[in-house]
Amino acid sequence: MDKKEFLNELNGIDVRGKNVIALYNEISSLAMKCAGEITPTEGTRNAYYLSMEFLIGRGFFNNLMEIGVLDEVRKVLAGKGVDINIFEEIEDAALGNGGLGRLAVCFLDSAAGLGLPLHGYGIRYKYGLFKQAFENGYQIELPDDWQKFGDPWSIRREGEKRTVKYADMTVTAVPYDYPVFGKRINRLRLFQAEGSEEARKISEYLYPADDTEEGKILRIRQEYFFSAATVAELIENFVKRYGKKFDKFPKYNVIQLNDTHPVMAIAELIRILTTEYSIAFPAALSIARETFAYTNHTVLPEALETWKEEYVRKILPEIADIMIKVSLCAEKELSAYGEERISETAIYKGGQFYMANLAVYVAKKVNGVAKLHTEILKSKTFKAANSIYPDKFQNKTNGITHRRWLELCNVELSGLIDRTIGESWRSDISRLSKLKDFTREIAEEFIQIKTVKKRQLLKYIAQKENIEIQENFLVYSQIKRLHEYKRQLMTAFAVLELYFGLKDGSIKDFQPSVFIFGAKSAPSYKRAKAIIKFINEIAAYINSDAETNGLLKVVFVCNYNVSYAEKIVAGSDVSLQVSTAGLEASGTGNMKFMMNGAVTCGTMDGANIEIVELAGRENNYIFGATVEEIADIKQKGYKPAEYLEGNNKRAVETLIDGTFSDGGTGIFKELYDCLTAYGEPDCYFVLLDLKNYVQTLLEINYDYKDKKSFAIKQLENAANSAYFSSDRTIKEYAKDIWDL
Ligand code: 26V
Repeated sequence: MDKKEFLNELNGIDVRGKNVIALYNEISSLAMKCAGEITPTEGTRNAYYLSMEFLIGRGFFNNLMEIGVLDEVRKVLAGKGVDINIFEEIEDAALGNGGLGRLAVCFLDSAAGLGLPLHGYGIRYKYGLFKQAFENGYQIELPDDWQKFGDPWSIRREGEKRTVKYADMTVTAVPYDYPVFGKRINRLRLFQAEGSEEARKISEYLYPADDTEEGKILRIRQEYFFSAATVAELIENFVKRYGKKFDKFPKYNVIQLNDTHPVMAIAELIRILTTEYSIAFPAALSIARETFAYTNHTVLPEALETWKEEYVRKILPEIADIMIKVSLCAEKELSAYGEERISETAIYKGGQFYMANLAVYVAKKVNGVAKLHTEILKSKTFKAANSIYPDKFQNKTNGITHRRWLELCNVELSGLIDRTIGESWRSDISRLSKLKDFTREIAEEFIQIKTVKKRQLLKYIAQKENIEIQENFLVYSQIKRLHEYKRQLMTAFAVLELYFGLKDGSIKDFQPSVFIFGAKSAPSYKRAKAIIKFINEIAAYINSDAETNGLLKVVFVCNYNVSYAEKIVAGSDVSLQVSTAGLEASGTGNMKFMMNGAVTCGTMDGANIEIVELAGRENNYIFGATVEEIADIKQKGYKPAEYLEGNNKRAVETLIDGTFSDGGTGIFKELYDCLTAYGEPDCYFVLLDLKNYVQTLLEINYDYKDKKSFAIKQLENAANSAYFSSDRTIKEYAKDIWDL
């Protein structure tokens, strides 16, 4: 069906007596008819993006935009008396936790937009990332039944189901295909586990709790489930098209491993080739080494996956054997490099599998997601491997799709860009750079637009959170997963210091400001949950002070998700990116804010470094210890208590002085202890950077008085953001890794 036929049928829809859900399903299903054939193309090379997470967000508006009918649908519906915004009620598809899952979807969007054959493979979880509620300021988790209104954007492929075998059970993997619209239509294929009750559990939850043996085994089952279903399909298709000349397999297939979660695909490919096609092990391993590429997304040691052999063997004995065999091959190959390097690169050691080491050994290319991150991978995390295979390692700085994160979420700014430099930037984002010549000229108009976006955001917050904020407020936002290394706690202290300064008169001439937080904590992450409670306490305390009410407010938005992010990035002035240097692999929220014209207040970490390199340090606000400085302080011995003084001390001590209540749980005291302890000093260096942080926030606040020059800084960021479109990133993957 083409656009014209679609619009014809749309005109014929009878809206009378239909509720939002019925209309949503009807219009979406109609648009799905535009999808046509969505299989990988024969005769050419295809890339496959294997990911445990795809954080899709809301499909409705985005898909209609990509098909090129969003405006027409808006008009047709309006003609029938229906406001298109009613579909904001439709749930996000949140099949991911954060950056890693959202990046996967941005990549699919860019590849389709550029006409490159990249297909996503993952799991169709029944319940996505939990819905967050606050109960007395504490996070509680509710199941995310995202399909309850239907799932009109997918097609169940009954005829293409296959079985995935474990030692103790057999599971049916049923594919659901989600078209990814763009210049070409690619597909995201998500497998649903069916069969026995036990089988269905495999695709029930995203990240089931894995603090027990049972939980860990379920996680291994999930990883193998979609990896095995994908590999079986690729091999079957290859044999159908090209016969059994498997040395040609890597010519037609390249598999990108999104972190280590799909790494068992390597062992599965070798298993099928050796057992079902009688290929010798060394040849099968060589084929794998030509087929896979691996992206690392974190250097945090606790997030680098290791699996006990015992667990893997229990449900996947052949996979365990193959991983051990690969480990032996690696050891043999590296035998000349000495004990230390062999141990550091070991795939199997001490009864455990080191999944990242397996990925690094087998992958043809390994990449980090920002310049600094890749440097850290090469010099620390995978130092030994890098010394052996220096050509394997590459950097691919992340990006975000400018279609969702600018064209869709900021129609107003997009319009201003069109009026200033023409529309060609939409199809060739590099042209956005032309905006650099006009930042001064369009500053006033930009201020108007920022106010409109702020008004929309603040209205939404008023409805959702019941907190009123005036549109003259300067908006500082920190939205991301809750983790100690991201240092939301440092922002909390900084806000308290500003508050104390306003109260005691030491801060004068302050531009009214609001701090917006949005974050979910992993359900079992006690400290992260304590931080949420602490910030909610601070918000309630500050917001109820009539004396400071016109000057300072704090909001922790509830159930932060992709759709909320779309509003926050467009309506904010300042993007808070304050991770401990060296720990945020890239960050992608930082890019979304930048593209929408916000300044970054951040540390020299992840992609922040590249952001200020491009948009100018003078247009952003950098503070805090660098990677080198942190290493130096660590070496000398960090003594956090030395940094406690004045309002700084007062802010931190609210954790223990009774200002706020943690309901007798002791979680605030625990936070205090781990920040200030001497024995094992806080490895996120919150107190080290706090003073500088507060000064920087004040500097921003001061600069904001000159509205026009501040707007120019913001515009400089937007105008220099083309590099951070995932179109650029995907072109680099296609050229340097996938050879598409
Ligand atoms: C996972 C876990 C799980 C165990 C508890 C601690 C912990 C900490 C971090 C993670 C993150 C896993 C990978 C991830 O999501 N990385 C993010 O990937 C983004 C896309 O490349 C990147 O922008 C973010 O900086 C990075 O944190």
